[in-house]
Amino acid sequence: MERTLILVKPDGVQRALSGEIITRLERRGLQIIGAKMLKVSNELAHQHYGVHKDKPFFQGLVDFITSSPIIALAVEGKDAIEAARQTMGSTNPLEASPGTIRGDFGLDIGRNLVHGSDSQENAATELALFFDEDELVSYPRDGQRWITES
Ligand code: IDP
Ligand code: MG
Repeated sequence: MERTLILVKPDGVQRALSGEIITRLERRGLQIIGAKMLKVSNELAHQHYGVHKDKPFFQGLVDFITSSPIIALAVEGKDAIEAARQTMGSTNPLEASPGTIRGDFGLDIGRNLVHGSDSQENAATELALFFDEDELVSYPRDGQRWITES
């Protein structure tokens, strides 16, 4: 089992797509083990997007993620990192396949609705930024054996 951090970004919350986004992740077979709504501080934005600090779009990214509340989700499942990113679609919604979250609901790379960690290392770091360990609730689901073989 893998864990990953998913954020419903400000555009997803403002456009009332939070439920849709969560539903798609759950239907994929992924399990939510932590959830909170928060307004991202400037400091948290800099920590979360630190890898992009030298990119030309960095300030816009920080301004956007701090502009309105988000929903942070800790998500667990088999190959959760890759599965969530497939369900999200490519970074640029114009290149994202129809059937993905970004491909179905987005038009602009700066308004792509959702964040998902891109590696096990980044998932661990990002989960720790948004959740304390005791805020993550691991629990068995009766239907899990109908989703994964092991
Ligand atoms: P990801 O969200 O698919 O992992 P990253 O390359 O990690 O994509 O970029 C982080 C976020 O920065 C993207 O989700 C997108 O909102 C924004 N971003 C990435 N590239 C650009 C760009 O060229 N212009 C504007 N915003 C960008
Ligand atoms: Mg990324």
